[in-house]
Amino acid sequence: MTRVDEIGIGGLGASRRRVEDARFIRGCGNYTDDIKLPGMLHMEVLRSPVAHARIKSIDTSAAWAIPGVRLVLTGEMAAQRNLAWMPTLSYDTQAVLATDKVRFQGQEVACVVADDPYTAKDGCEAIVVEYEQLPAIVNPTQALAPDAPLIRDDKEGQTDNVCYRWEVGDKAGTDRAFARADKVTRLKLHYPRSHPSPIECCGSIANYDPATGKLTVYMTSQAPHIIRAAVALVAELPEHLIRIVSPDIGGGFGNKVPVYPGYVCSILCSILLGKPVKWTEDKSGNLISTGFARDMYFDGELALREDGRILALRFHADTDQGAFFSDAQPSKFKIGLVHSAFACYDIPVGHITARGAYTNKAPGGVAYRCSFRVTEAMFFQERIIAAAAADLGMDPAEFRRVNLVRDDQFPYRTPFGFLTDSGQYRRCLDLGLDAIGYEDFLKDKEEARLRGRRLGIGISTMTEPLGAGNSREYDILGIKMFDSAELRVHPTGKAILRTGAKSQGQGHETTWAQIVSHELGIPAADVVVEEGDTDTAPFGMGTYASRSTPVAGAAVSMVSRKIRAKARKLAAHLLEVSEEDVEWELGRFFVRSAPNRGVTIQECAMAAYGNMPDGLEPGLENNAYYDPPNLTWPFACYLVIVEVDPETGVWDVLRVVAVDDCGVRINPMIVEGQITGGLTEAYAMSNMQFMTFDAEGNCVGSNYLDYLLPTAWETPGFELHEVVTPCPHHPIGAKGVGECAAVGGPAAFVNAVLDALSDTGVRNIDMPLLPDRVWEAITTGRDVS
Ligand code: PCD
Repeated sequence: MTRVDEIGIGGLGASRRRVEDARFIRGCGNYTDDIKLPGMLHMEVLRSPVAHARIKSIDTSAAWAIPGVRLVLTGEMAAQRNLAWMPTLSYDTQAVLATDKVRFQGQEVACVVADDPYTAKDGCEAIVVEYEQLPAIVNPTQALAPDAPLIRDDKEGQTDNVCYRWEVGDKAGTDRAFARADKVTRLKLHYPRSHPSPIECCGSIANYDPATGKLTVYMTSQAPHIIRAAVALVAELPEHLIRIVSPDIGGGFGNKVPVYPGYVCSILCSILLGKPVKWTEDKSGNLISTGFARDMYFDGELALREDGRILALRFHADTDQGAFFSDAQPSKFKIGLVHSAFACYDIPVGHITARGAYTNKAPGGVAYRCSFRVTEAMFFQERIIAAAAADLGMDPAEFRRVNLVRDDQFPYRTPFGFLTDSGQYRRCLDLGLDAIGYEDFLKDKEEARLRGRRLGIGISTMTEPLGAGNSREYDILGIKMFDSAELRVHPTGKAILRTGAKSQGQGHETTWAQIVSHELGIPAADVVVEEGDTDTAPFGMGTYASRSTPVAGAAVSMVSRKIRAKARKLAAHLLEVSEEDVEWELGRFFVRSAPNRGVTIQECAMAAYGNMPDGLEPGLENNAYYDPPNLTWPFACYLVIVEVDPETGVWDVLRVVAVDDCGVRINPMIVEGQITGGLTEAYAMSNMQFMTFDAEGNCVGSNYLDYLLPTAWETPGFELHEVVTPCPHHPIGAKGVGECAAVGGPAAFVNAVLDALSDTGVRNIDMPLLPDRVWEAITTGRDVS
């Protein structure tokens, strides 16, 4: 009997080629905008040109007069259906179409439906809106000033611009520890606004069928089941008559988690017209109005002992949430998982306060490639860790080694209540230092300095909380953050697997089949994976926060094991022995006392339909809902070497070394792709992506000439290494990984540039580290914010 070769059938650990790429690289993907329904009309959105204004009047008559225009929808008309406002995923409300005021530049004011998209656009241009401009508030300092004008006067009881306050930790204990400190390091910094900018913009096609009462919406959603629940609640439609389909998605990166007004308008227009209505957002609409991330101001301190131990930490974070608090958030954690900061360090006590501010900017705070605001948290962590090492005159690698949680400390409870459960932090750090040749580099750096060259090295180490999350703590709008999988094995042993997650490019069609292979020995090529259709997929919370592998991936294992349990009964029947005498090896059951007598999983599948024992239900299918016991805690160490040109402030990346421990890797090639993508985004954030707002609230840099997306041309090469510490509670030992490099990466680049400037007294340059900022820091010797 030849054993099934797991790698050969594309099981766990196989760098199997991505099956979805066969259609993606041929241009045969099926994206929302590719879908054309009979009789379909097109919708375009009119956006506000100003950031803050009272709407005095809206005249739509000229738009209605354009031939081909079918509907001009205003906030007033939406209000008649009780749809001018909608609840957000964070228990706030957001205007669908503005009625009273506009509160950010780019806000949706009206929309036009026409026979084709061009006529719809003409219709928008023909609408005349009279605005009475109001002063704009463009940062938390202005927003929280005592005399600041009230932005959300639509909200009853809202008397200031505070969106939320949040606090965690032990204030008194932290104060005591600070009083005992030999040294205190303080750092203030701003993580600027950034935008996920997926290649595909948002869009939807709503198709309300008046005959059946069924509403089908094809749309770019990372979480179709949440959308179905939200539509049922907001539009008061029966949930079983709503079908949300997320077809192929051209990148999500958090941009496609929120519910945007465009989606809601297309639904309302389709209901009003009884026809399919397509909305495809254009690039600038996507860039100025959707999915902004970060925009967080940190001010914090570390209490240090002379020997390098960190005694305590505290920080305050002010976030610029924009006009509406609309990003998805586990409801318990208003500012996401910011309190996972410093989780990889053994720090006994800490205290965090946070405040969200409403401003006249597009809604922000989206978890762009991060598990609910941990990118900001880890950036601050790794920047102040570098500053503290410098203050102590200690080598930054050694400072980390002294403070990282030791392997024998797991499970480790952080001062903010998280339980990290596994890792080999020092081993990752040492592997990284070795790979980059740390000791030699330090010598090279000194020598180079003598010849006028400025080299610098930056380190960033972090553990990220991935896989939200267990039902005790994690819910969105009250729905717990479990996930699910359904597996049907057909008579010939081929199978279809569906999950509640939704790939946007990550490769789920490839990797989920590998988990089935690992559990059942069915070749991965024999398993088709389908996600994103709420009429067929089991209920799940979708894909973001690198939660799919930890949660839906675990459900795939669990459902496969249920199938295996039933197949064992079938095997016993076929082998004419009792179930207890049946042993399993990959792909095959055999008689314990006679290993040559066996049946394959495929033979069991056939028996499930044609030869089942008396009393056993026919068929071979099942589902599993998985409530994860804990988050998964991958660890990463990123090292960057740069050279800064002191004459121009231009910096070049000479080397990037990454050591990632995401537990067991399902598909090593895909994992490397994820890390490469994350580092590319980290590089872009640190170095070139600049988006800001002027005093009137105009979004400066709202185009791809100013807001640069990294290309293969300027992106440096990455040297990737791995350590594998299996997750103790995940059925196959895997941890999430999709976001890690984007989360931990930026600090490594910034730390490297600041290391090259270490003799200038400059402690901080806010991102992006554009050449003029670096040059200013060098020439003035002062921080640049
Ligand atoms: N894996 C493996 N192994 C391990 C882990 C993992 O293999 N250990 C793989 C999986 O299976 C898949 C991937 O890898 O396939 C990933 O995973 P994860 O980590 O679990 O994650 P997910 O959930 O799936 O996803 C999500 C993420 C996110 S979150 C983001 S941003 C981004 C990333 O993902 N996005 C994206 N990546 C990506 N990619 C692509 N291509 N695209 C996209 O869009 Mo957020 O929160 O949403 O912001």
